[in-house]
Amino acid sequence: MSTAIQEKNSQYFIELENRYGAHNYHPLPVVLEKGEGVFVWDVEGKKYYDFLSAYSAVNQGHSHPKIVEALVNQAKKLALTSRAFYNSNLGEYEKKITTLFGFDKVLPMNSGAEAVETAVKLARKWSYEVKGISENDAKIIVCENNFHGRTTTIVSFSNDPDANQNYGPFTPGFIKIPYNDLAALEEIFKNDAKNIAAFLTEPIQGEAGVYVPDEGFLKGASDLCKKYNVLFIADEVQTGIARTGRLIACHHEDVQPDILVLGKALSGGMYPVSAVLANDEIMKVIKPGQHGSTFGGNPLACAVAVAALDVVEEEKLSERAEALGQLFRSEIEKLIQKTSLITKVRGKGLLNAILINDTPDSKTAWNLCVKLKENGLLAKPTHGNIIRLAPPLVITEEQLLDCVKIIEKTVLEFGN
Ligand code: IF1
Repeated sequence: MSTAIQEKNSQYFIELENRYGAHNYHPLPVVLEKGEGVFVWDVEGKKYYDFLSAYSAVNQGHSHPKIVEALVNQAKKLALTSRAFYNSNLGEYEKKITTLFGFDKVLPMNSGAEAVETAVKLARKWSYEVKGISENDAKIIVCENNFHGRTTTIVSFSNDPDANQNYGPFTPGFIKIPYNDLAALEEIFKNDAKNIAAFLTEPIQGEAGVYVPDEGFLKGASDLCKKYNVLFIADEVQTGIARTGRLIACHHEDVQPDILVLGKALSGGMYPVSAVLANDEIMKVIKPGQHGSTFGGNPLACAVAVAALDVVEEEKLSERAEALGQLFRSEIEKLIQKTSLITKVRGKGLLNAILINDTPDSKTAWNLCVKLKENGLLAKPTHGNIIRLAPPLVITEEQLLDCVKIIEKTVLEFGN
């Protein structure tokens, strides 16, 4: 009996994922099969502007030719050796990234969460072996509404029940303070600095809804950390690599963190590459055999990351993000005057978000994203009524203004 040939349309692929994949995401109903620069195409051939950039991993644009070439050429030569042996890519990459970001050393990892975990281990080990905290007494200060990844230790210090419910028992040694609250940070330091290893924060809280702290928060936190001999750890996995209009968001306030965590766009979205950077006094507490990863610092990752960082410099992506971000926010501010649906736009560089005039548990932001999709622009709500808007940094001014038109058309059609 002949069986109908199943057309491999969007529905086909959605049903496959639903049947065979864990349901750990709720994607927008679009099935992508091609990406180039700021554009992606679905399996029906419809073209979209990508305004999520894989959560700021594709700052250099989808399948940037220079990064693809580096990946393909290296893959043909040598992909993985493990760190049991040296390889001819790692040292060159280490020199490039430490010089570019201004640190003595880098510890290469793969995912952002792995890099955050590495930073936590590094800070704790430094606090015992250099600062002199009694073993197992080290505390790390984190901010409420943080997002640093999804490992058991990282979700131990999350206050988002979706992130940590029923994943206990949790890793101890973390204290939460409100984000953007220097007084709370100083209070903790005054009371117990001798037992505090580090302060870990996102320079802008991405997942929480693109919360930009007050001007001076990063500098103030960094100064307090210096005053009380506490390490300042900046998680720039999402805000780094030119996204906010500087190479790293800390540079908006001329802050150099003690430990810098990078990921995502470090590879231009081409390969999982993350990194932890620090100076010798900190990095040297880790001795051979005390930390690592099979794929950390592999030749393929190094070749891709070198190319991705070259693109950031050659195409002046920080400057572009700064200028186009200001243009974007000023255009959305004009739209806000014409509608009651959007109450605020906020962000830095090309990491922005709009607040939808409805309750966080409403479907309004989601429904607006479905309409944006129909009009050729892909974005997704973060928490509840906040929509993150973050295109690849290679977007042109003309394309950005075209996207503003799509957002305006969709919002005004959506009704007030
Ligand atoms: C998901 C969120 C964004 C990050 C910061 C570390 C990591 C991330 C500041 C961990 C990762 C990703 C994870 C991805 C969606 C996305 C995300 F919604 F989860 F929170 F961007 F805001 N530090 N963020 O933003 O890096 O291990 O993922 O490489 O888990 O759904 P990772």
